[in-house]
Amino acid sequence: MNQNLRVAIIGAGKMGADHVQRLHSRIRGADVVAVIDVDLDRANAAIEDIPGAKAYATAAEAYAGSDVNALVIATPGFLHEDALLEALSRDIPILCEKPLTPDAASAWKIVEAEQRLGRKRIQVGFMRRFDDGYRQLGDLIRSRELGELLMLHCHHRNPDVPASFTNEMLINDSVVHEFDIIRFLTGEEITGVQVRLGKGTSKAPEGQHDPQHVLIETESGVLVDVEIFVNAQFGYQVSTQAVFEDGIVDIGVDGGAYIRRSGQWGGKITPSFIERFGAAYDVEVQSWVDAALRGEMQGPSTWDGYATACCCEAGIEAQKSGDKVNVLLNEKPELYK
Ligand code: ISE
Repeated sequence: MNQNLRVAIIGAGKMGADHVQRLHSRIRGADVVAVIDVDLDRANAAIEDIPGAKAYATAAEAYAGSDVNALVIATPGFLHEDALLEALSRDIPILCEKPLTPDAASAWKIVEAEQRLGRKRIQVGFMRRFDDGYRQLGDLIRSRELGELLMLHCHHRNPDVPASFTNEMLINDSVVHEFDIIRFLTGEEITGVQVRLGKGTSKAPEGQHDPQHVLIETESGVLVDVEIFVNAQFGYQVSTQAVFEDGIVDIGVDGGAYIRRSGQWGGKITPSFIERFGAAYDVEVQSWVDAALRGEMQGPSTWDGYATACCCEAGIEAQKSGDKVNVLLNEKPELYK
């Protein structure tokens, strides 16, 4: 008997379509049985080469029409809450792309719903935790081989963004990854955020200030500066320099082959997060499937989704005021300790 997970993917945009292909062609232990998108043509295009998968316009139709027992959510963040609550009521494993929900109050509702269920059912799609470089850095920090971690200098650069990418989205959609990975690397909560707006690029869409400088502090006082630059033109780059008592560590600067050819030396720059984090997404989704088949849930949790939502809210406030804003969290429930 086929014991594979029977997965529905909701949202067939860039990330959703990528997950459909990944689940179909590279992940063991899962079958794509449904793809859901209000744009039915887009849903149909995503399942073109997947026999047995069906396209639906709504999740309700997919639950009624296909034998779904796991859900991947890859719609825009404002649509996550309903999809999460529905899937939790069905007690199925969920992989939810970041952000968990767009604000702390709605994220807390998901924390409460999962607690009522009494077990973890959600993994949040913070893929950086599955990236080789970040994993090695995490191991170094925990080993204390280079002494205490003191500071992190982060660069987060996208070539460009659509005109609909608001000023707030630099925090909610992009820096949310740094909020999560800082918490993951340090094992601490973030206590304060400040945002500085300096000289902006002329390439930013109307109403968006880019780049921004985000200053973050953790419980023990580790200071982090993030350059978020979403119209950097040249390509996609996510890199970190970690400053320890006894050394400096760089990750993510340049990867791949270093080529010398007529009149040139160097390597290739990744065009987007799909290529930069392709391997990390594979590991992320495989570990979600493996855990789900064992009846478990691992990786970034609903609590991580809630805590980063609180950081984002503080970040948006800081963006407006220019002041340092404290991050305040509810008490962490037992389920996530
Ligand atoms: C996008 O949604 C992502 O999640 C990428 O990882 C991030 O680099 C980008 O800035 C976001 O817009």
